[in-house]
Amino acid sequence: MSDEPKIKPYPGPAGGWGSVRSVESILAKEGRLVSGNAILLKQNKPDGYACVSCAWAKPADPHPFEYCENGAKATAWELTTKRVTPEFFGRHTLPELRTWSDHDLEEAGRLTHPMRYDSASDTYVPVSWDKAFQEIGQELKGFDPRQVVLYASGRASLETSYMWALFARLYGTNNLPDSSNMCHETTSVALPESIGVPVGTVILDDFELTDCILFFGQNVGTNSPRMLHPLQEASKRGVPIITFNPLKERGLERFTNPQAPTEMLTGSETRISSQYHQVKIGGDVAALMGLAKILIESDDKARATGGRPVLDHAFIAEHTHGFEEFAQAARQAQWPELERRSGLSRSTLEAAATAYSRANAVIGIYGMGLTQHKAGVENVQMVVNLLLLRGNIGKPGAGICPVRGHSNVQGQRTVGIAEKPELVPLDKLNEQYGFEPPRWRGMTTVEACEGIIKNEVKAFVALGGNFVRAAPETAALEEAWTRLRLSVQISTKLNRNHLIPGEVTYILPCLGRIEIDEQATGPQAVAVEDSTACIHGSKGIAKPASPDLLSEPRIVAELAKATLPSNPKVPWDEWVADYARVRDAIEKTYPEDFRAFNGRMWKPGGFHRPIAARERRWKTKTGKANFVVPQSLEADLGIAENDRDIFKLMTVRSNDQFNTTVYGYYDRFRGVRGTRMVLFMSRNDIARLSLQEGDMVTLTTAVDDGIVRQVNGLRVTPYDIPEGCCAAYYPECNPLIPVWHHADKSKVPAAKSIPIRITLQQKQLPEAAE
Ligand SMILES: Nc1nc2c(c(=O)[nH]1)N[C@H]1C(S)=C(S)[C@@H](COP(=O)(O)OP(=O)(O)OC[C@H]3O[C@@H](n4cnc5c(=O)[nH]c(N)nc54)[C@H](O)[C@@H]3O)O[C@H]1N2
Ligand SMILES: Nc1nc2c(c(=O)[nH]1)N[C@H]1C(S)=C(S)[C@@H](COP(=O)(O)OP(=O)(O)OC[C@H]3O[C@@H](n4cnc5c(=O)[nH]c(N)nc54)[C@H](O)[C@@H]3O)O[C@H]1N2
Ligand SMILES: [Mo]
Repeated sequence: MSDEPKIKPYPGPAGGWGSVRSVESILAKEGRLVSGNAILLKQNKPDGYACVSCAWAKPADPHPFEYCENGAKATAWELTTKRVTPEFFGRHTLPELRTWSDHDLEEAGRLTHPMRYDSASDTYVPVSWDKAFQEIGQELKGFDPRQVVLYASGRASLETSYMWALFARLYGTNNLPDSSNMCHETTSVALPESIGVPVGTVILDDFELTDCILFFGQNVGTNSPRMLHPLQEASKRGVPIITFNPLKERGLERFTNPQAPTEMLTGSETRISSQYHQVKIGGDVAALMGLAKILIESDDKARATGGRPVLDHAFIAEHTHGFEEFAQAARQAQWPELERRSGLSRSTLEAAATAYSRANAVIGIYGMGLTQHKAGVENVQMVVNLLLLRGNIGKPGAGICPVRGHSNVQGQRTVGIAEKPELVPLDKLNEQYGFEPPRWRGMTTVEACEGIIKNEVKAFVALGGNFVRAAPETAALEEAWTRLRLSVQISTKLNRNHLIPGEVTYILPCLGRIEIDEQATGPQAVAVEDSTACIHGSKGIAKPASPDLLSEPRIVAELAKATLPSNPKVPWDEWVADYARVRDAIEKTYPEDFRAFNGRMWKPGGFHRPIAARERRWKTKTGKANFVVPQSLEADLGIAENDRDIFKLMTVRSNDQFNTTVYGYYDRFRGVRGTRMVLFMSRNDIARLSLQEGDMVTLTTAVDDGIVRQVNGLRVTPYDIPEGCCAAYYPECNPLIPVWHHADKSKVPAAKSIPIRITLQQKQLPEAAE
């Protein structure tokens, strides 16, 4: 990092020239200025490749450039001309590499050879693929399958994921946590109870038909920028967009479409949110209950006076269960408590309720701001409750829209990567492959961390990701990792997890999705599922980073063959030779979802798999959509409640990162350049703690379990954020999250509400004061 930190507000919109400059600079940095652009033209096109960044829907009639600033960065990052070769590890031992930043590790380039950790030289040495598979297979045969974790990080294709999950079950384990367990597992627990499906009900077409959008805890301008196009169109049609977010996120304020020449030349901006409510961290349950209270009580009044009903009573009667109990809870909720917990006044909530009640079709959108809390499940269910009040599920232009993270994270669950056996058609697998799959419940991410820390997990095999860095309880996890007998990382780039070896440790480098994947029957394509349950084909078009890379399906097949007794019903080699045969197998296991898979995967816009709730078929225990009464009006009960010196810390992403991948040090929209070590605080809190802008502080987790968790060196940065709340970047602050601090019902780490104390480490340096 060369830049001196510079922190000042960014005046521009999301998109605009700032995004063009940002794309140009990363293409230049990764050596892709010329050829990269030609490749970008194929991004998210019906005949091209699916972007490796976020999971947002890909339209049937794409723009000439169907990519965004951050999609372009992800592409340049994967196709970089830099390489991490065996010689690299000859020059850099692990103790040295451990002093490198996340940015510098990945920036070193693409991994080129399979590598094995050598404890004598304390670095990696090259190894042949054959030897690697043999040794890993031999090791795996020696464990009790319950002691082995097979992690997946949401990017691998449907084909790879299906093979991965099948490998795990043939081996005898359901320990299949994936990144979803740190992310939208909350959704997958909340929605089935409420509406009988684990995924969203909205598709892109609904954005054209909606007349109101509610937007909770998602940073669209950074994390799913292509969604700004449908939002911009909706805003231009006059659709109210009502946002609830503790931070003023630029992408939710205003946008200039970098692909619209007139907008760029005239500098015209579109306002995105029509109302912006800076709810307190964890205050959404209260805010939503306030909205519900207003609607229910005005409906009570209308009915008593013969006025027009506010609620959709026909829908409630025919399609829902539990309305009376919920309505009672809303009527009983008291305004002082609702206002205190949400940090919003009754009158602001009335403005939101009015817009909501005037609309015929409403979409509720949300992200990590709702899922990563202790009561994350209740957060999501409250959004559904609000939608149900006016029949806003299962009609055109309406529905629930969780914004997924990794580009195939939703698809991985669809094809069997799940620790919960009830989510997988095990009988079908038994019939198809002639084996008895394990029926016990496998480990979530949190349980895997606990198992590793307690030394109960002996082996960890990762299909992508950077687990030690993404997971909570960094210090204990890193320390315990060294006691693993086997650690295997299937990866494209070097990251922190590689630097913490177990006894037997491998890096298996793989092709990325943008690269040409040549197998016995020719170049292969794969498929992914987006956030709206649409399935798309994707064909690699770039030359592989190294001739020694193998594809993910091939690596999974070879691991399986080296580990498992042969089973003529599982044709690993045929599958690798022709991925269309894997898709046939997927279709056989999931005939409803994947009907005519090979034929339909190139349909522009993808093919939509059936989502029962979208058709108002409710696959819940009651057979109806359920109103669920939250247990409390606070998503993080017990945190920072009576002690003003305890703050709620949310850990968020900058505009210059993809999860633990740090592209650079410029969070443009928040005006932070040259550093990631900042703590965003309200000016009043800074003054109350007698701190000053630029002071360096230490954060200490304010829990009492005998473990000291600290992060040093954060720069106090005044920001427009409610009092008592503060924000800093993930993954730098993961050491602060206790492993047991997670959503109660989904076990997603509560990364958006960590109780912390702030202490002065060093007064602001004179030269830093500008
Ligand atoms: N460029 C880029 N794209 C990405 C990613 C990336 O890192 N970089 N990551 C991908 C992944 S895996 C995921 S899961 C998604 C993540 O995308 P997001 O869901 O946008 O995740 P975060 O960046 O963590 O931002 C969470 C937002 O929630 C707000 N928030 C925090 N607490 C609360 C709360 O209590 N209530 C409300 N209402 N809001 C709150 C924060 O202010 C912030 O705006 O993006 C995906 N896309
Ligand atoms: N404090 C805090 N913690 C969080 C979050 C938060 O908001 N706050 N968010 C959570 C969320 S939502 C998520 S999804 C997780 C993310 O957790 P992970 O998915 O585990 O982490 P990533 O940073 O996405 O993984 C990056 C690595 O993936 C590898 N990789 C990239 N592309 C490929 C590929 O095509 N194939 C293979 N095999 N490997 C590849 C590269 O080696 C790269 O270093 O983090 C979670 N952790
Ligand atoms: Mo995620």
